[in-house]
Amino acid sequence: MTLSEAQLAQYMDEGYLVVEDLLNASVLAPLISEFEAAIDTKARALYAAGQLSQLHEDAPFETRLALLYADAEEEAAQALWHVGQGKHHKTAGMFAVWTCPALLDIVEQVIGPEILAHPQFNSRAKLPDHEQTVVPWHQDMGYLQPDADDTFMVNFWIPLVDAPMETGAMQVIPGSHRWQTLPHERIGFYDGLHEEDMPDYARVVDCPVYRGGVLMIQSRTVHRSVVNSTERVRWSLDLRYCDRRKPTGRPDIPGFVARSAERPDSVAQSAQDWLRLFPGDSARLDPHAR
Ligand SMILES: O=C(O)CCC(=O)C(=O)O
Repeated sequence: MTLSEAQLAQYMDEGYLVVEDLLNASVLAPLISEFEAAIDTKARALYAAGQLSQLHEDAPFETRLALLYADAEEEAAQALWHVGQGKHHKTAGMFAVWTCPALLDIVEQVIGPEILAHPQFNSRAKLPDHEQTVVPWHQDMGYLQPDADDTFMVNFWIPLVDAPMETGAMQVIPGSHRWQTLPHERIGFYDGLHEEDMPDYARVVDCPVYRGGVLMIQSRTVHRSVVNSTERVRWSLDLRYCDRRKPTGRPDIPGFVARSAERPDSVAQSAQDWLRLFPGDSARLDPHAR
């Protein structure tokens, strides 16, 4: 599927677009199973070490991590949360989402067929009422080196569960993709923008997204996520793509080539090819990690 003319026009003119029902359940299922298995393994290890009193084995993906987290002491709780949160999950399931034709066809429609899976990506396990996962207003470009300012990026926010607003979904400022890259400052756990440092804006748009849907933004679109006031975990990914020949703003961290008409031999065929780009654990060394 590619975007209709109206969808493409909204994405280019307003800097964001919600596309519903883009990803089949079969695209997300292997990744969800990997997270379920990883949470289970960590929970069992903590239980065996006497750091958890219950395994909550029967709880579904949407709630199990929240139940375990609520039962655990600080150190064990952080260890559990980190299983789902961050940029370490470089697996077959993650690779399958990154490279699914549904996403790549849209990226090709916007930037052409030379596509890099950008090094800046995250999985997020947004826990109930969890300050650490409430992300302030920011532009993704604010987290990148300025050499990427002219690189067009197609950024996808992809929930792995239904994400109505009350789960801590995203808000965007339409038209803010035309603003320059604004100076970002530390705000709580993240780099972000203070309201008073932002140009005037007319409106904020709530972007609830349901499993199978995606939110697309651009690298200067100002966005934030709100608090999760449910009992569920708002699992999501944020993945970005750009032209493989352009600067990524992350010179020290490799992305992998996801599609290329000019250099088909350079396309990563599996998660193993992706992992081969990280002989050390450069994700941990990333000074901009968030
Ligand atoms: O998922 C979130 O809560 C925030 C995501 C975000 O800020 C991003 O994708 O850049």
